[in-house]
Amino acid sequence: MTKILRVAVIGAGRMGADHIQRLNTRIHGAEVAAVVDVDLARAQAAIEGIPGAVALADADEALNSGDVNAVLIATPGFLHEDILLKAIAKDIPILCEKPLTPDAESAWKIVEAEQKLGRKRIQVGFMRRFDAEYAALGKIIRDSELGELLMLHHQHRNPTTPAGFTNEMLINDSVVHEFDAIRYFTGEEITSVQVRLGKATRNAPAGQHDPQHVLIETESGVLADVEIYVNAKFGYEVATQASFEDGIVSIGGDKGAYTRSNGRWGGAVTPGFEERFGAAYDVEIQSWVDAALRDEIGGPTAWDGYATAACCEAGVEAQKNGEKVAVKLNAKPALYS
Ligand code: ISE
Repeated sequence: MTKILRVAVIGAGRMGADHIQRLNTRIHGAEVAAVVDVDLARAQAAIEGIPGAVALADADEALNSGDVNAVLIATPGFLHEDILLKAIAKDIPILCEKPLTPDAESAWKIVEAEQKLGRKRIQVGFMRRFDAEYAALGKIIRDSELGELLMLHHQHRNPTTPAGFTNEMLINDSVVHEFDAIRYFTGEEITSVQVRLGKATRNAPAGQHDPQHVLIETESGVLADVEIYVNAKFGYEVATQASFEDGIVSIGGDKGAYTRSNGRWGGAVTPGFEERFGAAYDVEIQSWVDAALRDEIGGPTAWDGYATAACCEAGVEAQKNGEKVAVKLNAKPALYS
């Protein structure tokens, strides 16, 4: 059994760099062995001060290195498939940032490759499941504390979007989290997605319609809606209100010190997802490492990655036609039940 994970982090951008710091300073049982980025200077900057870590420009070199026994994939989603297939072939623990892959067909290939391997090696980076408030709401639902869950109302607001953030990415990159959260909360698959495009902000870049209203249905008829608003300017907010037979539960929103001074009251707006979900990322990565050391996975599976990819595909079609689009899923393989 592996005693310590020697991790190759592929992609040293915003999320990759964050995970490198996390692995280096806060996570037990794992070390950064290699950082790979097409921009070698960026990889070099990311390993600064990390003893025993090497910077590389080629993922194959990292995967073939005798010093690497696990991989964390933090490149843009369209690059995941190739690295995932190679890492599965190596039979090593994999943490793959969301999305697993950008579409259902390529995600299914990954599910098939893992099935062929015969054991779960991939954990998908849906970190909201590791947020304390998400977990608390999940428990209320599972324990039927307030009767049946009837509806979920999600607000997903980002201050701004990075260059190249397309209209489809509102679904594929952002609402993908709600698709996963709704599946996690309800324990059900999503059956349909509809997208309504109403009045748009002048602050969105050309090509993006922002905000959008996404309507989602699950197998038992739970209705969920998402306000996805990615140029909301004021700050970062990911919040949910759940309506039950016997009560209402709200999670998310700003936290921190509530101050009254000089005739005013208030606190600070959360600036971004690193601040909102920093603790959840730590728990997520520690859960991955602990499980990997037992040859298991400690979070969402490749099936979750595939199912959300299918939801995204329906969502992008729904953005275009305004209709309620059915989510098409292959039968769930025994490996994931
Ligand atoms: C980003 O990639 C994330 O994963 C954030 O959690 C999400 O809020 C944001 O919309 C995405 O672009």
